[in-house]
This record gives sequence, structure tokens and C-alpha cells, in this order.
Amino acid sequence: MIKDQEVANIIRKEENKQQFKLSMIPSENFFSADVRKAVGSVFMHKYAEGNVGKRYYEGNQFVDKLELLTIERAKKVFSLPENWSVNVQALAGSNANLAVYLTLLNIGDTIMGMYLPDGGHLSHGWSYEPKVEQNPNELTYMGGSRKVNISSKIFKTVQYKTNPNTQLFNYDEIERIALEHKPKLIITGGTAYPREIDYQRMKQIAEKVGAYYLADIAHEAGLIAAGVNKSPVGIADVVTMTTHKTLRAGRGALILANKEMIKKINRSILPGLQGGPFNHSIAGICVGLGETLNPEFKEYASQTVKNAQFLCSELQKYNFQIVSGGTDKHLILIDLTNKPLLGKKFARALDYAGIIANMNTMPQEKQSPANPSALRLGTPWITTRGMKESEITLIAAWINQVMEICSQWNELEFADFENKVKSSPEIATIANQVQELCMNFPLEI
Ligand code: DSN
Repeated sequence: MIKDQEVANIIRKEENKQQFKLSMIPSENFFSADVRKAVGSVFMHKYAEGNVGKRYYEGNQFVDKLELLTIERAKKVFSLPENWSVNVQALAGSNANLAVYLTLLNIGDTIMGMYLPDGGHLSHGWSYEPKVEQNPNELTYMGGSRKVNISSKIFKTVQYKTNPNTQLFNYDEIERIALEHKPKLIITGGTAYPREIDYQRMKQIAEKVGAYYLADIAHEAGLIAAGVNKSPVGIADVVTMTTHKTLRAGRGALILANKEMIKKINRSILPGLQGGPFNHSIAGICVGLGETLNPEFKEYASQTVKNAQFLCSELQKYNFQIVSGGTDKHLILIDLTNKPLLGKKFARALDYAGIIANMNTMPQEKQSPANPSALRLGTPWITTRGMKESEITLIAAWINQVMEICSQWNELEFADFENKVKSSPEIATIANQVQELCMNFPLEI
């Protein structure tokens, strides 16, 4: 253990929390001991600016071997065509997206991504105008003066929303928006769209308006690697992803594209955006990618989706409304507008009960992102623990109990609400039951 007691104590507390609570944030997962060892390895000491065989520092013989192996594994995992390659150096998903923008676009070009409150991502061009009511039937969003992400500061942005009735994409509408605004880049993917995306149709739209098509598969990368969700590889012009969600391969990002484009993307990463790559993170990704090639990973990914779908049907029994009526993936979004508690209070109450989730916006959102109408839940981590349908039944019942117990305090200010939850013996009982369940599915910490 670490000798610095102050840090060691904090780490121990985090370990206990992870061990004894149910982590149900869909963008999180628990990595194997091997992935964690690789991340903690001596590779963290080395500077390796440049690419395989072409570094600006000496002593990179083994970094080269590692990076090459990671690229080869990524090619295999995502079944890349012969003329495609991979950049493994982006430090995070947002950097990976920025590297793509820097490669394909000029400042001031127009990019088109999914509307953030419907489930898009900040790095896909988010900006907003505070306190401006949205017309529910207007499916185009032109952003506002608060250009909170670099992608909206340097590009013109247009965003597509989901259909207000189905909460799904209306591809004809997306095509209409693209034809009207002629973006140079169209982006799909995000953080809370629970359905598979029709990559073929999106590519068709991009081709029709002469745009590049970027598929950001950060959330579903592991499901795609396992063949449980459809892949945009061979369809989109570029694919980006983070490696730590469903892919379960440590923290970092991958960029996939044809070899010519990857050469340019490599230059956008360095010197464009970053200094030396995090070789230790790449080591973790390499081990994690290796693990996805085991047959058990396919089973894992398939069970992750089954668990999420079962969670939807169990929650529906308690009259929880599920955005889009279900899920094709590892995540679900509960529309809480028919319940006494909205996202902020419900997420905090669940945490006291031992279930970690996050508040989230949803299609047709009328509340602020600080207290949105939905709760986002995911199954990647609990499935890694080995939980299946019978555990999901218990979890759904606990989620409902927390809503029922805490409804009586829904009118209280947040701090008073939290105090009531904190001192509730009924919530403490659920937390104990959650802990017991977790002890039956121990994490190898
Ligand atoms: N933070 C990620 C998520 O939770 O979905 C997206 O970047």
C-alpha cells in the first residue's frame, strides 16, 4: 500500500465505495487487475513524442513495440479494412474528436451533431442561450451565445434533435437539416441515446451534402467490438471512441480511419494538440483490447445489453417511464416527469441507498441541467461483477423503494431533502441490502 497515509486513506475509501455500492453510471466500468497493473507500469516514466519508429526522444524501443501491438489489436478488435489504421495516443474522447476536427476542418466551418440535452456530447459543438424556451416541434438547434465548448467557439454549429413523439432520430429530418445547413462534418454518437444509430443512413446523408461523417462510438465501443451492436467501421469516414466505458480497456481513446487520414490525424495529435502520449494508458488499453478478443467478452457484452433491457422492463412495472420505450444498449434513461422527484434529488437519494447513477437531461427537457428531468442508468459495471436478471429484479425494486420513501420530502430544499435521506433508517436498510448483494459479487481490488 502507499506509504503516504493521507492518500492511502482516501484510496481505501474509494475502494470500499466501489466494492460495496452498485456503480450504475453507463460510462463507467471496472477494469481487470491486469489492465490496472499495465496502467501503473514503468511506461509512465517515458516521453515518446512522435509515432512508432519516428520519435523525438531516444530510448523508445519498447514504447514502439507497445504502441504497435496496441494498433494491431485495435485493428483486429474492430475488424478494420486493410487500408485503415489507428491512432492510440489521444488522451481522451474530446481530444480525439478535436484531432479529427483539426484534420478535416478549417476554423469557421460548420459541424452538425446531436443536440446535447437529447443525449449528444459537449465536444460535438455545444453552445446555448440561457432561459430561451425551446419550441418542441423545432428539430433544429442553432446554439446560442454561451459557447461553452471549444468546438462551438471555433466552428459554426447546427444540431439535430430527436423526434418529440418517438424520442428517436427521424433520419429524413436530419437529412433536411443537413441539406439546409451544408455542414462540412456530420457527427453521430453521444452520451444518452439508448438506441442503435443507422450508420448507413447517416453516411448517405453526409454524402448527399458533401460532408465527412464522424461516428463517435465512445459509449457502445465494447458492444460493437463484441458484435452485439452494429459497427460504423467501413461506413463512417472516421470513428472515435473512449476505451473505458463498455470496452473496459482502461482510460484513453482510439481514432480509426484510413491510413492517409490517420497520418494527418497523428500530426493533429502531435504537434497539434498534445505533447507526449500517456504510454502507461496505452499499455492498459493494449491489455484491455486483448481481453476483448476472449470469447467471454462477447458473453459479457451480450449480458450487459440483456441486463439493461431487463432493467427497463422491471422499472416499467413500477410505472417508471423509459425514454424511447427501451434500449438497444447498455444504458437507459428514466423520464421522471410522472414521479415526485426529478433527477438531482433522486440521484442523490439513490447514492445514499448504495446505487450510484447520474441525473441527466432528456428529449423535450424543460428543466435546467442542474436539476434535469431524467436519471441515467447503465449496466456495464454491474455486469462485469457478474450480475444478471435476478439481481436486476432486486435493483429495480430498490430504485422504486427509494422513490417511494423519498417522495414525502420532494418539496424540501435540496439540503433539507438530503438531511432527511441521510438520516432515514429505511434508506439505510436498502444500503445494507445493496452491500450484501455486492459482497456476493466481489470486485478484485
Ligand atoms: N462523461 C461521459 C458520459 O458520462 O457519458 C461522456 O463524456
